[in-house]
Amino acid sequence: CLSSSTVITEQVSQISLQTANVHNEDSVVSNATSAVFDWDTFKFAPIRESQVSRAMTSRYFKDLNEYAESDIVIVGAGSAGLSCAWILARARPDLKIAIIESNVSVGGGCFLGGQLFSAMVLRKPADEFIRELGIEYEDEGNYIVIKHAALFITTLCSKVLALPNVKLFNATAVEDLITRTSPAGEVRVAGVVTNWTLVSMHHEDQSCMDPNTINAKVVISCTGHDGPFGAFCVKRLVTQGLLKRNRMGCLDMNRAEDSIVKGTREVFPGLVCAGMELSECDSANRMGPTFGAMVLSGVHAAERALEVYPL
Ligand code: AHZ
Repeated sequence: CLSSSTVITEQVSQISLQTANVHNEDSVVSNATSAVFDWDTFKFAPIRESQVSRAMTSRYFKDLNEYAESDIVIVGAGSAGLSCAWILARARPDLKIAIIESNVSVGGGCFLGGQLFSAMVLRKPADEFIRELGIEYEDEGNYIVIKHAALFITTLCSKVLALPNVKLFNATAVEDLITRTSPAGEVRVAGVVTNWTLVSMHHEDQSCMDPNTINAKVVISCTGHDGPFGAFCVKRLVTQGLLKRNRMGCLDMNRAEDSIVKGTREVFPGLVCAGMELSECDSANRMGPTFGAMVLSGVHAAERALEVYPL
């Protein structure tokens, strides 16, 4: 009778044997799996637990300190927010861009193509953006199909995170907006108020847990259509009587995608709005599971943000 550890050890040594065979047979694969370990003498380099803690916390708090004054804050790391970040951060490597995402993971509605399906549809001309990212797709004429939505969003996210002027603060919710009022009475969005999402979710049952703040010259809101967290910045301005809310219209793919991309703009001084959040102030139709408009609304938002970025 084999103990479970013997079974696992056997399975692992079979895998390492396969890796070793692959290493000998195929130089391309061997480059990808360059390390072939001797499992008998295998040992990690030593570490003290506090080194791990300090490696994480020192960097996190250095980033918080640095990005407390950001040039641009993008709220929401869904398909629109990350597409915007990809264009913006490369166009202006001199700008510090903070992305605030309330969820632990990025992607918003873009880890699946629609319902619980995997493939993701983008109507042309969004195919240009996908080619730039180097993601394979099937060309179906007027539209393209990527085999899994997660392939798109993880590729995009990894490219964005590799840029030196971008910091993603995930598991962090935007709870409010910072505004400034000029002597002439003009109100302008001047940053965001944040909290760790787990804290934001417990304001009802814990005593006051004050938030943190990030000042920014432009805020780009991409928080999706209405929902528990969605359409956040638009709804906040509406509750203050600063913006008129027009709820999202019913689904019409052809009308919806064009109107979201064309309507992408600074909806309020200092606040550019992109993706499905826009439908909550323009009453644009819902588009359902087709993502070309999210990508190109992100591209358009990057352009609009730079237009209104104070010199
Ligand atoms: O977690 C949210 C998601 O990742 C995040 N978010 C929302 N409120 C936030 C807040 N602070 C920080 N207060 C917040 N983050 O914003 C992200 C929004 O992503 P999304 O995928 O929901 O929106 P999108 O506009 O990028 O893409 C919409 C995708 C849809 S919905 C739809 C339909 O319902 O018909 N069709 C498409 C293509």
